[in-house]
Amino acid sequence: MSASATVESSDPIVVRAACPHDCPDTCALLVSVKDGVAISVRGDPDHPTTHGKLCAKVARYTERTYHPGRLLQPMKRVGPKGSGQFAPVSWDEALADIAARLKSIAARDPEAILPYSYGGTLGFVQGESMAARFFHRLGASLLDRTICSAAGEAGLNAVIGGKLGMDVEQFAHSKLILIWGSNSITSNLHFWTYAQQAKRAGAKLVCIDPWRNDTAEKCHEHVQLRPGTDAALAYALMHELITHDWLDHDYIAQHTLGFDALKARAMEWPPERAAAVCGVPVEQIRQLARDYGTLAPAAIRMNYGLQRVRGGANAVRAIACLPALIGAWRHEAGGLLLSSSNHFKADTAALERPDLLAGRTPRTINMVTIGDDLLRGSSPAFGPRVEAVIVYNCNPLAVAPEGDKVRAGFARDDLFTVVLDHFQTDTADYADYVLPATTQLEHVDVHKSYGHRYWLANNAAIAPLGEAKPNTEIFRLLAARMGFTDPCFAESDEQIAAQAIAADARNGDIAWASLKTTGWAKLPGAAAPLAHGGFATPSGKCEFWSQREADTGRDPLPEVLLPYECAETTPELAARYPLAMISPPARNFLNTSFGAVDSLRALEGQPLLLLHPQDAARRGIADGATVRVRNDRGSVQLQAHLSDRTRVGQVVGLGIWWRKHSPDGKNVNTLTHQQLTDLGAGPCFYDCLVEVAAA
Ligand SMILES: Nc1nc2c(c(=O)[nH]1)N[C@H]1C(S)=C(S)[C@@H](COP(=O)(O)OP(=O)(O)OC[C@H]3O[C@@H](n4cnc5c(=O)[nH]c(N)nc54)[C@H](O)[C@@H]3O)O[C@H]1N2
Ligand SMILES: Nc1nc2c(c(=O)[nH]1)N[C@H]1C(S)=C(S)[C@@H](COP(=O)(O)OP(=O)(O)OC[C@H]3O[C@@H](n4cnc5c(=O)[nH]c(N)nc54)[C@H](O)[C@@H]3O)O[C@H]1N2
Ligand SMILES: [Mo]
Repeated sequence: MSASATVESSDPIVVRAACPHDCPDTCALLVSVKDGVAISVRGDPDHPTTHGKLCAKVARYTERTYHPGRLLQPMKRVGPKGSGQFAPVSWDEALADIAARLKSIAARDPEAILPYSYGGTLGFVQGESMAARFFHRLGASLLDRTICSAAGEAGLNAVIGGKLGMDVEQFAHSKLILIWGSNSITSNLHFWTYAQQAKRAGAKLVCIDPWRNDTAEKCHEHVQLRPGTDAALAYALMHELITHDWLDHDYIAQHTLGFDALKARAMEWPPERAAAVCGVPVEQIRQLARDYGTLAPAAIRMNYGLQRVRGGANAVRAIACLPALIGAWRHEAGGLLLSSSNHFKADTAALERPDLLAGRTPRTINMVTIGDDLLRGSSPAFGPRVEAVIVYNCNPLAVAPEGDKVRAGFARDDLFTVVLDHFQTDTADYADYVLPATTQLEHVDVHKSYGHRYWLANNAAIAPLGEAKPNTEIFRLLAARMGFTDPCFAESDEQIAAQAIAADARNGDIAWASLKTTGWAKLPGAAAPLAHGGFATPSGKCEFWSQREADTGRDPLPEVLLPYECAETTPELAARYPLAMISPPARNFLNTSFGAVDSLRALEGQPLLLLHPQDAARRGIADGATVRVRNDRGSVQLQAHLSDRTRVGQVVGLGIWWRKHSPDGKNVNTLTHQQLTDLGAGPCFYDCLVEVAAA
């Protein structure tokens, strides 16, 4: 096995790589390369959590890399913003002009420049390494990268002290698995393999989700609750655990804080009350509590779907209390997993060099509110008007909430926009310059995972296509043009990859030099690190009751907060827009990253709206009809798909389609709002009321 593909031969060589996409599975890849061309991408059969299997999307990674739509040259806009009219320019011309524009803005106020990036790649090298150094040195505005997991992270922090949890491989041995706010078959396929093993060994699988997704179809039980009501359900489970004494008193006494207060709160939530709030049968809640209290080891695979609502962080808090009550953490196959990120230790200070700020403290802009923030003028509270945005690893036009405002912001003629990407995305259409980036097959990277416990290496399998360059190289060249001479701007991608893995007990003896040949390596550390307590909270205990929350004036216990938009909190709005819309991912897309791949788009067909037959009948909507979905923020045209997989009063708009691939040039994010979650300042994509009519 060769580490890199610099030699040309007629026999394929195999290069070890890692899937870069924003997904908990972070698969180990084997790329076959023949005569400098990548001919296939397979899952590594030896890597335990990949087990030789890839999702339909990444199995087609070569189709994406060699797609005729790949950007292979720098492009300069020649038509109006949004028109998509661009002409090729040389790197020299593009870099010179971009540097000149940034210099003149920075001379007035560098905070008028904003980096905008997220999860196009989760690699440490092509993510926030050279890019962060560049923006820190410049003194640009900082970006709060909240668009996915911020609420869940805040919820976990409050109770267990971080993004820590079960080893995914242990789910194979669980006796009960609650799949909570996760469509595993779509967005965490390799976890599902372990859930299947557990099922074959007699485990019971329960899916807790507002719609009967592919995963719910295959579980024994589906608790089909209303979106944004999970905290009420969790409290009702606690109520039952306590009244039936299905508790681990010893674990509670030794390793938790605030049980009496939690108990008092839980007593306010008998199953009848939660059943009414959640819209599920009371007997189903009772049975779920009985299962959770009596089947051991009991595991919860929570995922981010449930925290995209106003009360998202508190819902995660409430659920995170459950394993300690029954002592599930004692078992390797018990407890909870939302994210495994904090089992790893990355050296972010070395990668991102915040010291280059040299004492400056730029303002921070929350990426969720980019729509409003691009349209804001200067003010003492906000700071300078945003004059330049550099977008990389992200497609805000399609993924950020209240998309029509995001579009209007990027359409500003006085905004200078640079987009680094593989494709001419919705966002790229609004750029002044589009710079061609390399894909994972063409550059070096190193990855951790948020769903398992392996570090992975990504070796470059092929040379960059056309004139494409890695993000790192683009920022290196821009730094040179800006006159930044700090030595860190001369570091190679290999050097950066080596910096990523911190010298830290959490990483054991894992280091880049060996990782790039082995491809992957598992973290040391016990499968059940919380068996004897040792939570990462200030008290070292599982904090049912949080002093930190109390100190900031919030409820020290998990709170039940219903959505911003629902009949209880906004009855007048609900009268006009009676349908709750959720917009979770479609199986053959990865956010918008595979939107360009025709074969995957063909599998998804067209942008759909799942509508319950009763709701459709009331509105005279037939299956397959074109419908207009609207609220005060805008309207979008979708195709109605009548299905009892959604609840009455709830619609599902699977995402995320490129706006330009949609019939009226908009997508579901036209309808979503920019309000923030209770903690963590995350987005509320699944907290959205709409009305639907035949178009
Ligand atoms: N195929 C595919 N895989 C992906 C992605 C993709 O786009 N496509 N995206 C990747 C990314 S970036 C992420 S963050 C993850 C996302 O994957 P998950 O973390 O699993 O989150 P979602 O897919 O947003 O939602 C999962 C489920 O939560 C449900 N849900 C919505 N609201 C609620 C609620 O209030 N309560 C409960 N209990 N459930 C609710 C949704 O209906 C959905 O079935 O997946 C990653 N994997
Ligand atoms: N309505 C609704 N909206 C959502 C969600 C939802 O469930 N519903 N999910 C939300 C979630 S969980 C997330 S994480 C966000 C995701 O939002 P984003 O992080 O923006 O993810 P993508 O849409 O996949 O866009 C990533 C872009 O990066 C590009 N890219 C990939 N690799 C590289 C690289 O190496 N270099 C460069 N320069 N570019 C690269 C890809 O081609 C793609 O255009 O969307 C959020 N938006
Ligand atoms: Mo995400």
